[in-house]
Amino acid sequence: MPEKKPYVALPSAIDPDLADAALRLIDGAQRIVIFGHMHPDPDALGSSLGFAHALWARGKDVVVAVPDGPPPSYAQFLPGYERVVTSLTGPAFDLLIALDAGHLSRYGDLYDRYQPLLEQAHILNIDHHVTSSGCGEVNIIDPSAAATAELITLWLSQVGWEINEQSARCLLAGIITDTRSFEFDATTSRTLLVGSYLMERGAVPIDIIKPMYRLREYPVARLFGLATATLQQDISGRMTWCEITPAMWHEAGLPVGTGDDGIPSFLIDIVGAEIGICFRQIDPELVRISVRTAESYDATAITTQFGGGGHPRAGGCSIHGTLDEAKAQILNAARALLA
Ligand SMILES: [Mn+2]
Repeated sequence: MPEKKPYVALPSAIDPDLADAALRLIDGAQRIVIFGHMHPDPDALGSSLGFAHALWARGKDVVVAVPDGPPPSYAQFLPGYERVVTSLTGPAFDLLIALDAGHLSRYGDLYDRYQPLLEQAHILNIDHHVTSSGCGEVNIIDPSAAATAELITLWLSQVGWEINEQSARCLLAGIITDTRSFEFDATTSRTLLVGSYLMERGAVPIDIIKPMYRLREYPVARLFGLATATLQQDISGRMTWCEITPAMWHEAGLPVGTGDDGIPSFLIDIVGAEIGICFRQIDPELVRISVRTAESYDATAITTQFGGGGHPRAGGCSIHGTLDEAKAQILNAARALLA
């Protein structure tokens, strides 16, 4: 239930000229398409749908499009999910709002494929990625925002638009998932303020957090048990690892290579662990490796040695070889990094 009293007023955090320029583009458009980036996460989708609900409420003709279909489980916490499309039809659009990525190539082939419908469209880009250069005539880019949904909430508040409950639920989903429930460093006091503002408009954190992070299918829980039963550690617990074999996937009742999300991050949450490694044997000659590290070590220092990549805290790579060979090579690289 929305709280009766509003406690929160949001600051005017967006450059007023940019906020006005964005408003002019929207006021001047009747048919609008909103793009979320490829492999859409709940911020790409929640930003897009959150913005769309606000525009629908103002009578705009708005289509939300992503290049590839999002996981159906997101429908549980994103009202309007069933209205998201992966292809476009006429009439032509007069505004494209590109969300949560700063390059048109990040929206897959949507822009090229539907060029005849988009050639007259102005482009408004809103994003929070530090690598964004902006792909619009108007670009609202703020890397200090934890999520694109945070920026959209700030903009809606700044231009004086109402945020209805459906919009608030979508926008809070974007913020909660890009911060993993306000846990990541990107979370600021402003992020929490925006979260409060959305709660006052009917968004409920547990309705997003439980389906996104806590609920799991029984076979996934079984696989977790089988994998963590292989847990080992070395160097006084500074490195810890586990393995998943095709037999374990079969025993759990899952297709090989699926349902193991969360196991690598479980490893780095063991007290004393500085490097956590999950070995997934996909077939007798292919092992996929996920590496998680505590703050003083860079996961890509290991994964790039084997042709992989990732981020400082989370990386991955593949090794063509047996499970024993993969373990020997990766654990040696980890020991060298810790030495
Ligand atoms: Mn995002």
